[in-house]
Amino acid sequence: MSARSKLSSMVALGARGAGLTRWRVSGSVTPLHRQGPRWARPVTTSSKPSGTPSRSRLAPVLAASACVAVGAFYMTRSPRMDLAHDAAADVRSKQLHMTLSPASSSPAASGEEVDARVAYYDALEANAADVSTLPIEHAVLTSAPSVPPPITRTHAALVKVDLTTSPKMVQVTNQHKYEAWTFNGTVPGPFIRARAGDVVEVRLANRDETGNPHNIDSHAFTGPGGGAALTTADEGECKTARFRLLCPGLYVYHCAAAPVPVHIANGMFGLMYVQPADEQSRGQGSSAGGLPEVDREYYVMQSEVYHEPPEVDEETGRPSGTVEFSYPQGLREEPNAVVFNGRESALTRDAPLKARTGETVRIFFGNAGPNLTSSLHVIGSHFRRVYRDGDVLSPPGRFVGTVGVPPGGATIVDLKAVVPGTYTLVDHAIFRIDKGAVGFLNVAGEARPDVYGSSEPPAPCVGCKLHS
Ligand SMILES: [Cu+2]
Repeated sequence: MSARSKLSSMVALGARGAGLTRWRVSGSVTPLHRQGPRWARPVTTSSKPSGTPSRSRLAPVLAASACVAVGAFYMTRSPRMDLAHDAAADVRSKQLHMTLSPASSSPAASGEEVDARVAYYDALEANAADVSTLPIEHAVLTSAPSVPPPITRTHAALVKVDLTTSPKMVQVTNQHKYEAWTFNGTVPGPFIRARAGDVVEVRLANRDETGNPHNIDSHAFTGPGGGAALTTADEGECKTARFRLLCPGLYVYHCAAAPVPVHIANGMFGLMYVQPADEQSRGQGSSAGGLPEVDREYYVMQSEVYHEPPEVDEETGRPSGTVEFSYPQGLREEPNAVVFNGRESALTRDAPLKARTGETVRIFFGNAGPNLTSSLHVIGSHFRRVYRDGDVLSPPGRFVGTVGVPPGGATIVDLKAVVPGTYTLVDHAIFRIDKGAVGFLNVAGEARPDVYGSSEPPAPCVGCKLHS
């Protein structure tokens, strides 16, 4: 069955997809033993199974919230995380020196300064160099949670971006596989980094053998449809188009082939960061990418998964381990899963974010939706700078706890790793942790009892996936 006919049948059968898939909780949780100072070790907690009834009827529900098996797995990790395999991040760390001096901590201090910077971009539209005179380079594309290195050149370029569309089966939740539709084989698609004034040449090759057309609508592009109509490629086709980047900032891109919600819900989205290029942004430092320098940069996107209940094998009575997209679930805005970086375990088991105490961490965060607004929060930390809505010209917000990011929106947040341990990224619409919206930032380093301490050791709940 082709994807199109499959979609039609799914729409027709949609009413049966009404129920939420509950996370299954199984097994008991191993008591936790930690390295490091005594105060930092959790007490040995009850080994009572997570679903054991206790004082109230709510207990099993609360236990299910707190005690999924994946949480237990991560809680057994030492806060002194092994960063040996994080070579790329270490290289970046050496390249980017932490700077929190007042002179570099705010790229713009007043409305007048912002207006002056905006004038540069207004002029850019009229004064941009002829594309035929631009040097050509190929964009460095990275998969989440990695970010391409900052662009250090001080001139415009013709930046070539090669995108290939194809389906890929992914373990979208701990229970279910799902056939995602992808840019370059990943969800989210590659992080694209360029600079205001650049011309991006997108070459989109559609290798999706299910017959679906695909394209790219980048919120960074200026023109009708954000590039969709110029890049729509049928199966086997390749389309090339050029887009001059007139506006700095962090932007979501996505496929906008019909039906658009389906292409986004199936995984066709990513982030594009257009570094500012005005004189003030250059003053931030040659390796900072137009913003204050940090030690590490990461790429995180939130998205929702809508699927039908798994089909049940008539002979064995067992439900399938693979689920299919549900249009009705999407229409009702009732996702079965809400995930970071395309699948439930992406930022926990597979690729948690890492840092050392004393380092600064920047997260380029996007919300693909398609429906829900994210309330991004990192438990136990603060956003020392927030470039709300991906706006890199206005002064950033300071010491923010939670930031709202709408579907199709993006934000840049800077943290400082002060106390070692595991920090949890969540959508603070907090029931969504039970739909998968959990990620980890593991901070290694020396304890800071002067900042965070007690005469008693910490006592997180058994299997808790939020606190450590
Ligand atoms: Cu598409």
